[in-house]
Amino acid sequence: MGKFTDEYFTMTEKDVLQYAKLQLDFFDGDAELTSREIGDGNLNYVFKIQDKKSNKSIIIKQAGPVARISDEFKVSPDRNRIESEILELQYKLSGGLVPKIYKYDSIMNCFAMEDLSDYEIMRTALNKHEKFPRFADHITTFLVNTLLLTSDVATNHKKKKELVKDFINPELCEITEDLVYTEPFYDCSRNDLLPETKKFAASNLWNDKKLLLETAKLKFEFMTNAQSLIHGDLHTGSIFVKSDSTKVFDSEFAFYGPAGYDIGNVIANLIFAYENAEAAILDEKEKEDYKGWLEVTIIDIIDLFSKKFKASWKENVSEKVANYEGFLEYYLGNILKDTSAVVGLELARRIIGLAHVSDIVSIKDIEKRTRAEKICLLSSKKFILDRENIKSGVDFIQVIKDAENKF
Ligand code: SR1
Ligand code: MG
Repeated sequence: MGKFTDEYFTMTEKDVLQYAKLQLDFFDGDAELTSREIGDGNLNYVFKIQDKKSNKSIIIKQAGPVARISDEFKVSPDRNRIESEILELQYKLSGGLVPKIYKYDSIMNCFAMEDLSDYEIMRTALNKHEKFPRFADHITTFLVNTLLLTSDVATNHKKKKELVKDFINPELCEITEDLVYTEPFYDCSRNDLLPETKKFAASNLWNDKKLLLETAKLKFEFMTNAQSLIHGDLHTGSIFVKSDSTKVFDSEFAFYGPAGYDIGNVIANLIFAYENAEAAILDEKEKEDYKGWLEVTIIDIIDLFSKKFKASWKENVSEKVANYEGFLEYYLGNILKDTSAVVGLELARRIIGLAHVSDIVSIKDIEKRTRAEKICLLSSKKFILDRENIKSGVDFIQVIKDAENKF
């Protein structure tokens, strides 16, 4: 019988400090621990525990019974198991491109992981217009290894079905089905947008029956295409960076879904950074330089992904029929098509829906912010409707450039 071994409760900073002493075999017996809640996400509580003597530190992440952003979202604390298990799997598959997990606790619905305080959250760094020249290489390795190697083409089919079961994630999938695939495409009361952007969304998106039909098809693709074990929320707030290293975290939305969902999220969130730079950098030379780096990064991510995917296919694909001539091109073509659609969906939902991104909402000049929002929404339509034809890195960036030229 004990405080942390009988029954789940949501922990305070003081509880977590005690938890680290009693339940983790990490700190020395004479450690002088401090505890601080550092989470800024929408769902969970994240604590940093540090020993003042040795400077050793660890992160403890606990899932509450409702989302931090709003009590409206009742989300099972089992997401904490999903996150710790997928991080362990992704650690192996990606060669350490995620934090190391030390312990998962199924009673307290928390896990302990490597402290990455020497890294920055990528969105924060991009908002300060910092560059990460190795990011495209790192993230494409992560994407190819986690997406291809968990799919039916490269995994024993029975093992894959076991994984599908382990990672059934109905509540967090429901959040995505609602917030990404449904609410941004009508005048939903939970949406949150500027009046002028609302007018633009109403006349350009909500009234476009062709677009609505495509979003319906895509929603069903998200719900039914158990292609790969995806991260499920791979925006720049789920990535830690420093100049020579990248770590993906916050994988609680993981489940078996369309591979393009992860790639599309990365690209869309770099586009938000691109539009932040367009609006917030005043010096023209500096703006051109930073947007140039983002442009190369977006192009490289798409093209390197395709290149590494083809190479890994040759090495790892075990399914007989997947080796028939033309199948790789068909399969990769579908992933890129889904990627384009998801870029469009993510662009729309972060502008129109409940959960925004700081890249855009931090733009102080309201005219510039509205312009950035319209560029994102117009591009969103193009990425969704024209997804068959958007395949190369240059195709992706061209959509944004064309939209910028319209406003
Ligand atoms: C209720 S959660 C809102 C958003 O935050 C998460 O990071 C996901 O992106 C989700 O859609
Ligand atoms: Mg998150």
